[in-house]
Amino acid sequence: MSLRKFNKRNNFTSDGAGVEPLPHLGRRNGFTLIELMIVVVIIGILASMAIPRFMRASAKAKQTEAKSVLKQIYVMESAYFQEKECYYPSDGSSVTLQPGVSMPPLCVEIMLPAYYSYTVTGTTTTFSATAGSKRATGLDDDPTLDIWSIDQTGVLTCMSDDSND
Ligand SMILES: [Ca+2]
Repeated sequence: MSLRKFNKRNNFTSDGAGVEPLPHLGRRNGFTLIELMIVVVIIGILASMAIPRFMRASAKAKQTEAKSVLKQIYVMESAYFQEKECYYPSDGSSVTLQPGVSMPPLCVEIMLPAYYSYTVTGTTTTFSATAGSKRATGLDDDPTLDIWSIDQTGVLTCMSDDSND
């Protein structure tokens, strides 16, 4: 082996007087493109699982407005029937309740911003109140609407559920 090769192998300087520093062998800084792409894909998978759950929970929370207001309408209609022996409006017509406005004899409090519009149809012996989601897409961004109803029996019915799609 030549002196030059010996010096190089043992990291001596070419004249053999000193020792050259070893090349940097530690971990390199930063991430590779593959590592970054894996992280982005994992975040994407987690988001795709979490967002629909969040939308469902949000829709269910908004549905409590419809359920609460329809039950109030049922209580008011029952009281009206006790007093007048007919439901309101007794002529078979429909009345739309306005949010934030007290409309006698159904003084039902609909808080703003209301997610639903409420319609009450009544005869002397029956009434039906319907809550329909105001937006054309319902409570979220798909075409399914959210519609609830209640009648003189007090049974709350979900006619179209926007929280299960
Ligand atoms: Ca919808």
